[in-house]
Amino acid sequence: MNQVTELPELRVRRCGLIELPRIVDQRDGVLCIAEGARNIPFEIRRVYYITHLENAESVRGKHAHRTLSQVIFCLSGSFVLELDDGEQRQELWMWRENLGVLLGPGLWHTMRDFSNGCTLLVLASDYYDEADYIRDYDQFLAWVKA
Ligand code: T46
Repeated sequence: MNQVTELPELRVRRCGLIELPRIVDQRDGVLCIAEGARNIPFEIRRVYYITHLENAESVRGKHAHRTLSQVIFCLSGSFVLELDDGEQRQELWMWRENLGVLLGPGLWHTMRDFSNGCTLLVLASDYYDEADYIRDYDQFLAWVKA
């Protein structure tokens, strides 16, 4: 299969693309490098990953953060990342292990259409804090318009 490697164009605000260096070692695999406050635009305080996504009906996310910044990667398989800044919406097909999407504060994001065995990696600028989440969409719209 021919893989399209052009970077997608982002129409949504408060997000970005981060392409990690990718070192191909022939049959010995591929090495990708993320460094806090270097190619990741914040010091990394938390790393989490999501595995065992066996259900094509699964939906994760459906929230925004008030202050947290994150970069999300698809390490294997693929999924659809939906971004919504309160005005514009955009869907990105995530499948490149070295192409992260920066999720800035005030960005509603949803992950779905996971392929079998899909693995997500997230680098976050801060520790887990439920108070930082906006989980209600109407509250999110009111918050971004305030
Ligand atoms: C995000 C997207 C991309 C913790 O206790 N600590 C943690 O660090 C995380 C990430 C989650 N949790 C608990 C909180 C919930 O009871 O795990 C449960 C599931 O979390 P959540 O519903 O937020 O999971 P996702 O996959 O919808 O969202 C996650 C991140 O939480 C979120 O910050 O932006 O991935």
